[in-house]
Amino acid sequence: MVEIFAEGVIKSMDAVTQHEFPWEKFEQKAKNLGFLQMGWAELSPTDNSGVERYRQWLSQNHHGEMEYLKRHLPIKENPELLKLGLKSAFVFSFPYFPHPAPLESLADSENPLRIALYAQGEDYHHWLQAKLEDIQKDLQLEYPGEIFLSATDSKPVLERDLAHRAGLGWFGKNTCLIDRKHGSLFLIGEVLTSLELTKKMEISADFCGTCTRCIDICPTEALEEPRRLNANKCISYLTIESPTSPPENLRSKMGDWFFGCDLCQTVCPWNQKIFKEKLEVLPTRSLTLEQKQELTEELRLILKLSGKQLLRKYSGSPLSRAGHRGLRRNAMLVIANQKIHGLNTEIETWLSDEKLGELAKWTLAQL
Ligand code: B12
Ligand code: SF4
Ligand code: SF4
Repeated sequence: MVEIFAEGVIKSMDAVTQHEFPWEKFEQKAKNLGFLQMGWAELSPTDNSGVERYRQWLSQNHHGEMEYLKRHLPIKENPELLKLGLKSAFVFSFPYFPHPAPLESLADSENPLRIALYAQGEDYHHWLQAKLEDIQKDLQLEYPGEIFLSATDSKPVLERDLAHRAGLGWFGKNTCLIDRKHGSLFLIGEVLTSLELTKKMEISADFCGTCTRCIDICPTEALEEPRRLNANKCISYLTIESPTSPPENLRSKMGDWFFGCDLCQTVCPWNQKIFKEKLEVLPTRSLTLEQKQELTEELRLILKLSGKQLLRKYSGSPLSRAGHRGLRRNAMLVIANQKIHGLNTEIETWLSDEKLGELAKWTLAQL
């Protein structure tokens, strides 16, 4: 059988079904690269309840304006549509606290802005992808006739669902995948393959018990039920993915988060146990006079730099994903919620902006 890759490469697919995969060798390789865990999962399991839950989530419009998630539904339902002959995924977890590729300028110790932990360094779509490609290369050498394709948040697959079925953790009530030994401050990556594997993975039990700390702390009540997050209300969505300004009723609840949010994870006892007192759980930080001054100057810069300069400042980090308008939007929300005075002139320059004008007016009214 011959299959054609999306890129146009032709690959022979006289499938070699592999039953004796050298797990120890590859687990060691993954460990040497810094991965926490490695497992595997079928791409089209008989029980596809993960996709069913995803379908329901979309139908409730909990994806906000992330339209690509809707477009990906047919492939998530039926990976055969990728036409690559992919059958399984090797799934990996990689910790982001402490950050493995830190950018000093974004670290809490250096930067007065409140930035989610995963974003305080280089973009994982680059550094994690490179590590996955390293494993992909070795897999390809081991099985020259098979297909391997590495990805992290870049292919239409349900990564938490895959990781759960690969035995890497349980779905916490905050929707994050959690492992008893490693907590939840890890990213998920995979190498998709035409190999069909047989090793039985041990699915993690649910260790949330009666705890509801994540639901209780969420300032915007985005966790509407255990394991159901409405992205329209999530600070992470509102400061990273959303192309617009948040609805007025949520703005003052967003605290001082400039990019992303970690509260429902930092409050989690499974992370608290591992990282002890290092995790911050305040919805809004209280600042010394000096910290407030530093924050004011950083926010001034964000409102004053040109779009190009601003994107250059954050190039290579996840912050560039918000775009320059998104970053200015986030700056105004922080100004309003931390009651930062002395930036009125900078805010006024945005009053006539088509996208930011209304928020600029609201921000001035809060001060
Ligand atoms: C869209 C998206 C977001 C959205 C929506 C998040 C959400 N919870 O749905 C927003 C922008 C809000 C977001 C925020 C964050 N994200 Co995000 N995001 C994604 C993305 C691209 C898709 C997720 C998705 O499909 N959501 C839709 C829901 C329905 O699916 P789900 O979250 O996977 O939920 C499954 C379970 O909850 C499960 N489920 C629900 N109920 C039940 C009940 C039972 C019994 C069972 C068994 C299962 C179950 O079924 C669902 C479907 O399979 C993935 C990457 C990917 N390609 O998968 C990253 C991803 C989920 N994000 C990630 C991260 C790190 C974050 C943030 C921590 C970043 C930050 N600090 O700001 C926050 C965490 C917020 C949170 N509490 O989820 C990681 C998560 C790693 C982990 N340990 O879980 C991922 C996997 C990216 C990666 N490659 O590592 N994200
Ligand atoms: S990331 Fe923040 S806003 Fe989003 S669900 Fe968790 S606590 Fe709520
Ligand atoms: S805070 Fe509690 S309920 Fe939420 S994910 Fe952690 S253990 Fe589960």
